[in-house]
Amino acid sequence: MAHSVSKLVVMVYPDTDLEMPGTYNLPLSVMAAVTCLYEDYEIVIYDQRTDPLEKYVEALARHPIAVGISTMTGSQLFNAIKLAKIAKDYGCTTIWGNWHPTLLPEQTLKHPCVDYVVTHEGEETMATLVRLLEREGEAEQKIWRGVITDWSIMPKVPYHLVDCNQYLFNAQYPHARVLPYTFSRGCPFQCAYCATGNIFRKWEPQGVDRAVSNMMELVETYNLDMIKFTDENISTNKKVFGPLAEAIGGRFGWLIQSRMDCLNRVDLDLLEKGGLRLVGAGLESGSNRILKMIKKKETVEQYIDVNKKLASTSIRSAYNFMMAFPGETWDDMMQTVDLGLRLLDDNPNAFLNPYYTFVPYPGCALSEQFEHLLPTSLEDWATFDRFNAQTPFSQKYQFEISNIAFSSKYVGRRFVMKFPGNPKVEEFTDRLKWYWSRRDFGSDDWWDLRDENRDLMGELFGEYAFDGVIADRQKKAKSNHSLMKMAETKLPDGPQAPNAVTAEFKDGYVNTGASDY
Ligand code: B12
Ligand code: SF4
Repeated sequence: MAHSVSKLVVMVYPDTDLEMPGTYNLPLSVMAAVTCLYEDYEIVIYDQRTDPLEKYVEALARHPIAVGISTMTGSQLFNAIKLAKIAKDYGCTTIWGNWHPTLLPEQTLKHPCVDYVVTHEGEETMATLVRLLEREGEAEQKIWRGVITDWSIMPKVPYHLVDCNQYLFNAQYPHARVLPYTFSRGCPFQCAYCATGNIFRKWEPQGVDRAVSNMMELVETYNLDMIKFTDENISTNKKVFGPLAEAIGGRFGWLIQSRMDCLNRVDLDLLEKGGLRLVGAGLESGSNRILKMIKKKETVEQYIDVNKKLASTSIRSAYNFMMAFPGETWDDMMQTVDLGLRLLDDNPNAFLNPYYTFVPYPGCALSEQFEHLLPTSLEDWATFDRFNAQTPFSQKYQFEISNIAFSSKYVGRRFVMKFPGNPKVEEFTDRLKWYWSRRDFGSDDWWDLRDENRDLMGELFGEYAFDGVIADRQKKAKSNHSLMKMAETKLPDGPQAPNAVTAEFKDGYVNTGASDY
């Protein structure tokens, strides 16, 4: 490999195909990955969602030392492969990082467009590898385990490398100026559907004072109203979380993701005074049987209790649920429907994110039993997401699940909140709620309700909106991995879905997921 003559590193954030124009999240992954490089090297960040392709090819033509490609599992991989091919056409060296390469480094490396993989946290290791490539042209070691020696002395994430004004949008607060910040990484819990607890078992926070000073700088530079933490469970340690809230002291609003039980260990009034505006929490199921099976270590009763406490504050909560876990029965799923309704009734500040379907992403305990059925190439992983995975339970109740998924966006108050005072949205929401309260998701009425949804979504979001993203993805991805076979798999805990094995495979596409708007 030829030595590069430039001091240039190109970082690529491929389109996720999930976000609507105008609602893009900051490409924090690639910005963070060059934290230890940007002072000594020229960095070009190519965000496929917002930048013209010319920016990318012009940078490639300048013989960068390396092209860093960031990707999660699923549709983002499509674009990652496409962009990596272009880089290879220009003779560039590619380094892949982020969650998918972290979870499956060897498999990722097999792809002809992948030269190196950096797993886990990229900051220091990406810098080490780039310096080596600059010196030697290539490195014998192809897979590098990302490590951070001391996060407390890590330089600041280079927010200035992108035009942050393009990424200020937040769906919950559409009129506020919001940017993300990472305070802690990792999680000590081990939920069976989540890879984080396996990959980053240890929870590591930044120092409170340093983090607050960094955030204040962002607030002042970009005139922010709020900070959205990317941390998966920021409340893990109450001895850190309480002081963080106090140190912020209401100087800006903030949005977090948290477990309900951890939140309950901290004084909610203190958090409210500190500026906490919204808690996103993964409740996942309204069935204690399923919660046990997925090793959530929380109960429905706790959820109800903490939700009531939240109702006495001004803090909003957004709850996430999943359907179609392996072994889930219709009754389990209906308990999840009932819990959603109950939480909304108990708390006027609560809303529901769209109900999703379980997808056995790599690295989580629940996927281990399906390992032999999971994709083995990057191309196949690119088709692997909740819009395409046909798991036994979701097959059996395809029609019902997709009805719950789309209507949850209305019933869960998401659209009423986004389009306040819109009479059509209010009327449709009330009507759908009636079906929810009767647990009716399979009657023929739903064909008309689907049409109404399509029309209304078109009105609310324009041409692009209704299933635009999903339909687009469907064209690209012909799901050919045989997840149906999962029905034959014995579950580690709990029975299989009744008749799942014999569930008739309905050909053709039915959207079992829900778009994220
Ligand atoms: C914000 C977010 C999103 C945003 C993405 C925004 C964006 N522009 O990045 C949106 C809403 C689009 C999203 C979508 C999804 N997400 Co998401 N998301 C997150 C979240 C909460 C924060 C990501 C973040 O910004 N972290 C902060 C940055 C700094 O950390 P990082 O991305 O990990 O980057 C570090 C390393 O990975 C590495 N690195 C990253 N890129 C690169 C590149 C190179 C070259 C190198 C060397 C290193 C490197 O270095 C960085 C610094 O250490 C994470 C959870 C988390 N806390 O990380 C989940 C998470 C990444 N998402 C996840 C999932 C499952 C999804 C969805 C599939 C869910 C869904 N809704 O269907 C989709 C996938 C979309 C797709 N397939 O394209 C999983 C990933 C699982 C996986 N196998 O990929 C996570 C880990 C949550 C979880 N525990 O399940 N997500
Ligand atoms: S779901 Fe949340 S609490 Fe459970 S392991 Fe993942 S990050 Fe931790």
